[in-house]
Amino acid sequence: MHNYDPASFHTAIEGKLKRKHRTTLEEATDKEIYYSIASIIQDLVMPKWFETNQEIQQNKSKQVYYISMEFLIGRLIESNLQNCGLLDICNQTLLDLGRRPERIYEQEHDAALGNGGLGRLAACFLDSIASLGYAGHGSGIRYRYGLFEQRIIHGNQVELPDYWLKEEYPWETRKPDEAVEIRFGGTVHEHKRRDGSLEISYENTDSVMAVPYDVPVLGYHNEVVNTLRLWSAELSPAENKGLSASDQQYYHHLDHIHSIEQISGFLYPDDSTFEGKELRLKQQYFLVSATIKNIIANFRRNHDLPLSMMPEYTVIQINDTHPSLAVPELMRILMDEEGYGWEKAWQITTNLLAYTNHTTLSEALEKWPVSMIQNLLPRLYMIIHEINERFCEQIYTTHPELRDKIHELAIISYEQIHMAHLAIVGSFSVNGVAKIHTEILKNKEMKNFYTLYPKKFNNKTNGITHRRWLQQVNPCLASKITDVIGPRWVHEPHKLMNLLRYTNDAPFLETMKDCKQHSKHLLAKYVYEQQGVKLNTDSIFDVQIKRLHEYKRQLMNVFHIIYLYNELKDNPNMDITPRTFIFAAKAAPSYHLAKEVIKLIHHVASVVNNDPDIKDKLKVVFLENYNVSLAEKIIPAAEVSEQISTASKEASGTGNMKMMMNGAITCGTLDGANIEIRDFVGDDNIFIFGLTAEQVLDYYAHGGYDAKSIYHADVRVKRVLDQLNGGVFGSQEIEFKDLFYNIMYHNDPFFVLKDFGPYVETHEMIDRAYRDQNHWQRMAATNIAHSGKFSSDRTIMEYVSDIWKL
Ligand code: 26W
Repeated sequence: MHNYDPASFHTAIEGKLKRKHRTTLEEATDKEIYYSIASIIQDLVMPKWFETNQEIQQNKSKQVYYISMEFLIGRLIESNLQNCGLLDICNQTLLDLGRRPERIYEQEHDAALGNGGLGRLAACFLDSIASLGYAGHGSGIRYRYGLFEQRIIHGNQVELPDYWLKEEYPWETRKPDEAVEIRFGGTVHEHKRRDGSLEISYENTDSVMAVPYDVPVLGYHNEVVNTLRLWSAELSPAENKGLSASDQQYYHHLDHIHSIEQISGFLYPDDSTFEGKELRLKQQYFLVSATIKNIIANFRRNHDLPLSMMPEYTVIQINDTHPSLAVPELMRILMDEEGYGWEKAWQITTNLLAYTNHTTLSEALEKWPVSMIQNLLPRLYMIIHEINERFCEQIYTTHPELRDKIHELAIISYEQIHMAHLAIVGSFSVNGVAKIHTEILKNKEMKNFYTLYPKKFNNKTNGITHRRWLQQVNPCLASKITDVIGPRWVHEPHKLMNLLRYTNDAPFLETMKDCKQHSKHLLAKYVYEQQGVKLNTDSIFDVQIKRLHEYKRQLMNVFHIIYLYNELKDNPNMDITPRTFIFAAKAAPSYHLAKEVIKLIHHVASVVNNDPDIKDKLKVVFLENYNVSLAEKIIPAAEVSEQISTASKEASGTGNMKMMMNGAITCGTLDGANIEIRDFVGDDNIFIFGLTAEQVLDYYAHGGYDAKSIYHADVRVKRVLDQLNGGVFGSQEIEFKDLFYNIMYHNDPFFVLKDFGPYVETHEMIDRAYRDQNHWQRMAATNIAHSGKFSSDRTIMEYVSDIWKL
């Protein structure tokens, strides 16, 4: 994509600094250098971006649109440099200039337009789609505030706004000419035309402009540049009344402008429970309507064909149910604006849409009150109502065996609209994100739908981009891998399997260990700079990094730490492999119990880290403000990857794949993709423990679990819980009573006590296994070798061949 060498790259930076920042290489700030490099990349990207679009137009390639309320892309500078083949040259140039590359790159503010797994998956997918050379685009919202910034004050999480657009975002291009109008509210009028068709008109609607900002998505070394289009809500010119401050209506008008800008104002920070907030519904409709209008406009630009041909050239993947208003919105446009009858419109719609489910947690499933949709989207409500009527009638006539289940299947029931049902009925494909998750959908959560539409359901096990999560974040390991198996694995990640030939190669295992030590030192340095805590880099780095949720059971990890602490206090000379427990996690601002766990981790850390009896044997650190960039620092240094969700709850997990790819050994339950990791690496290269999903679901269905009896029977458990309840960790006795009560009097809904014993024993095995470093490195190499199957390239190839047919 470029023909720079270090000398000409140096000159290019110099030129940018002079022209754009009126400064010199010597005097420029890190930020000015960052902007200069970004600008050089943009200059290279623009023509390729144009050419990619031209090619799609000329070849009439089928395109996929990935609609998602979240794209957790993090920083782009390094991956963009890497993908256009400039990373080494840039690093070298910066070093020659006496600048530290990482200092330059960290000038970029993370684009945190996502909560966690679902948003990061969308980002990995875009990378793989472009790198594999497919025509695929993301469509999302340009939130002015991304996921909150987390600060910890006296052990408590405090949320600060993430105003990531404070400074110019160099990767985006505003496209005002492609703005579209979105309408909310008002009243709908239906007029019958002479030919019997309906004419729909609206009165008193509020209108908003959706203005696109395009971010380029670079393929790896292939000159492909796809688009992530992020929509921003702005005042529609029709509504810009140009009032002056003396007008009576002035403040009312300012209010109105404010309410419009709110639509793309912030990302909702809750991925644990569904809350029927009207603003969130507005965001969803805003995204969906803008995207669909855009897709239709693109189709018209590229083809001289009727819209009924769209499914041959276009497919729309909806990321969870958040964009499922795409079903009625497509119907609306096809019928009201394009004149198709119901049957034809339905055929087009259901051949365009495919839906991915990312959770079975019932509290997270979206259900909107009928009244809210009626008020905000009156025409869409009419259509949803009709879809529901026809759907229920169809079950009644074609599936008599499901007649008594209609109320469970209905899209509208008890004055609520079930978005998952709408998404399933309106799509041609429904997929889960790991084998077990898809099985649970088919046999339990969506069982009746599976009976109705067995062919729609399919599995697509998640993946991660190995370019970012191995090559970029762990250059040391990546280069050692290339030294032994050659560079082909970067294009064909399954080739990492060739590492299996080196699992007994002592020199290779030794270099792997050196890389891990190097990463551990870098992380230790960061921790020291951040919080003045010195880590023992000879200890096991045991990592749990993910959103804070009860089902992910960070609490069980803490209980284990307290248990180890007790053991060491009783017997300070106990023979134990030193451990560093590393946490990072954000809790939804309204999730009380999750915030209590964050506080508990801090209190336990302060007791353990400051107890002279413990010496270097145990350390607990919580790194604040978990985001993509922090994950990139921690993951290369991880040795044990904690994936300990209550079985059946974690749809897939993707952090498990990232750590495995960096040579960490998974300590996990039989949940989500852990099961497939185990199937690949074998029982000897993973630490599995705990209840199975079947057992958990059986307890939920039939009872039979009693947390209190474990409390009374297991002295280790009783001691930990009594300490929790007795003020040992905390400034006052009642500090953690809610956590204590939840276990004791709500019968431990996530089976922390039940799995505690097996978890302790598994950690004893880990302790022993780590002592045989040769054996440990062999396990690590085996994990890396199998991790290629969890590249999102593999996932995307499956979407392409089974669903998208690009
Ligand atoms: C409406 C509130 C809300 C918002 C987001 C509820 C639920 C969500 C997401 C579906 C939660 C999520 O991120 N799910 C995660 O998706 C990952 C990618 O498929 C999986 O790896 C994780 O297991 C799953 O928890």
